[in-house]
Amino acid sequence: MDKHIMKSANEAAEKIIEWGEEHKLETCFERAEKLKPCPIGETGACCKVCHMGPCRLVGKNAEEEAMGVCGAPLSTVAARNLVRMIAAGTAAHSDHARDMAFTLLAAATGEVKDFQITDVRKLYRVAEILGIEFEGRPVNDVAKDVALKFIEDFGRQKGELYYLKRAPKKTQERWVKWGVAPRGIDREVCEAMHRTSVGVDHDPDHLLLHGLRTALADGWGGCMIATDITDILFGTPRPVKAEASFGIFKEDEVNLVVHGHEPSLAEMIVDVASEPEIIAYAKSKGAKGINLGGMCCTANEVLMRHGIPTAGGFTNQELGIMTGLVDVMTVDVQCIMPAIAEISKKFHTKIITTSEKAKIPGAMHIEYDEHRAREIAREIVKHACDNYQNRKTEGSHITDKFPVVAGFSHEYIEYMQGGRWRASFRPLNDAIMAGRIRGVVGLAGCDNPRVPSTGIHRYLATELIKNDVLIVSTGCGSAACGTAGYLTPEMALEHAGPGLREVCEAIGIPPILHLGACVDNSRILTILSAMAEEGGLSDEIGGMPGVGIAPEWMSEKAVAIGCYFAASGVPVIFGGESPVGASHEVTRIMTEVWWERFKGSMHFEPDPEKMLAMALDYIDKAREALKLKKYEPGKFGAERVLMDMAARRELERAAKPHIGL
Ligand code: NFS
Repeated sequence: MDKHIMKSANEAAEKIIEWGEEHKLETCFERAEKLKPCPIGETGACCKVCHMGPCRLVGKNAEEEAMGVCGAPLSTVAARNLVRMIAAGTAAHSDHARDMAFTLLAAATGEVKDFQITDVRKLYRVAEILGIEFEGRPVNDVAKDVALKFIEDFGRQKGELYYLKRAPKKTQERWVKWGVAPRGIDREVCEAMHRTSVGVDHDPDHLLLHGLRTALADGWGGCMIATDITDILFGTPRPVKAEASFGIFKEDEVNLVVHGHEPSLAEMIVDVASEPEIIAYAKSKGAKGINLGGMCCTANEVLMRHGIPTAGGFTNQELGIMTGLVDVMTVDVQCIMPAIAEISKKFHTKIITTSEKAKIPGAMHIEYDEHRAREIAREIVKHACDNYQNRKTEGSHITDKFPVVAGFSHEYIEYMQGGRWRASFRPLNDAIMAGRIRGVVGLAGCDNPRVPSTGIHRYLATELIKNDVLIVSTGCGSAACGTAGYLTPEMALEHAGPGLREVCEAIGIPPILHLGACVDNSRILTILSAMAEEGGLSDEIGGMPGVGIAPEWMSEKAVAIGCYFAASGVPVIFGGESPVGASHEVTRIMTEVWWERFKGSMHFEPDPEKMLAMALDYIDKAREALKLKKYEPGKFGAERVLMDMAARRELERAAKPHIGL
């Protein structure tokens, strides 16, 4: 492998990295090379929860002998570190969800004028789950009640989160039995910080159980609330066609990138960018029009609702600026490298921070206020238009781009299997039972400069579909697939195993379904619950032939997600070194003990081939336990059936952008 391939597996990204090296521009890839991880902190053996330390619990018999000044053994320290990661991840998703809940409330009460309820059908579905009367009532009254109920989930002190009841009964019973049913989101995060502070909870199993309770507050609370409110306000996604990679930027148009996580301002920017006066403004500056692009999870939000192209995931943010074509990059919260402010100085790009919670020295700050959402969006777009004139010729102008089909919500997946009136998960369950589909893998999480970035996603994506495993992808995992050209129905023809190919052709779907942003991992939870309810597979989430994989994770949010899947009954495999690797005891609890209690587990495995083998093994063992037909490679659809014109037209029709159901 040559030196460059080691940095990114994405060819377009690689070209920009090379160009950057020639021009002495440093990115996360060079920094990752220079800055090796601290081996003590990396494996969870560093304790810095008080100032008697930091204590390094190392040595040949560290597990048995090492302890901090207070006497905390390695297992306590490693468990505490992990629980703190879960708490931070949960806080991030849930704070995003809280903002969405208050936006919904403000839209419902008329306090903000720029947002309305777009998807009434979804609102009613949510109201029904929450036990809110909706028939015959004004839509905004229902929306207000929904928002208020969601807000209760954050500050509740006793009881349970509303959405826990969306899980299969048996799954809920396990949570009650092991005391991990979350009460209120903020309470669990607060208690996690308390328990992990010096001198409180020292039993690793007990600590980790609270970690799971906090993680469940993330999955069935923060993430699910964020997903549902975003659907209510901006529309439940249905498949749309778009494009991915750096070639989405246009030489003769204003390029504005929306980067970060919270969708409200980005939605408004999408809206404003098509206003005739704004387009005229862009033209007055010499541009042919306004071209929006997305980055990270904001990209997924506007991609699946409006077909806005994506420039990719986490490791692409500096590289996007290095194309020299980005006039403005707006950022809000989460996964934003402060390095973008530095690299933007070498180009004409303006970085605009927009959240009251997040500023970057060197960036311009235009604070988002939902009461003036449209006005602020116009101001930002105008900055981009003004800056178009400052564009120079420097930059690694890249033309690579790929078509993508994105936006498979729970609702659409249900709909595509039977239409509006017979929507169900029956065909999917049947295909799994028959062995056409061997199992399902959620391929999610970040891309990471510590490995050839996006490379493990690509490897697993192609190998899994070759093995007839249907993939659902979210977050930067879907960006990794999209920028590789994998999110298309053609991918099924070219790479999927015969059984999976047959199913994809019959329904007209890609073998890798883009489900949205990272908060939309909650869609996987509700899909698994619906599959359990449909019957024929497991009657709980645990025991399904499904696995979650985050091969290149780096964020604390990913850890929270992994743990809520494990606690919900899904075996989870993370790449890279284990953040609890120093403690055999903690590793044992997270694999064997969690498996016994929840039928879920959390493994860390840096070797991609072993990750694949482990995932297939979990799937096959689940099939065996469910007494399903033994999966036989190549048994189905030996003949390659190319799509006929009628099927293609049907697919085109299904892929038209539209909002709501
Ligand atoms: Ni998820 Fe989205 Fe990407 Fe990782 Fe960051 S953008 S919330 S944490 S890097 S997948």
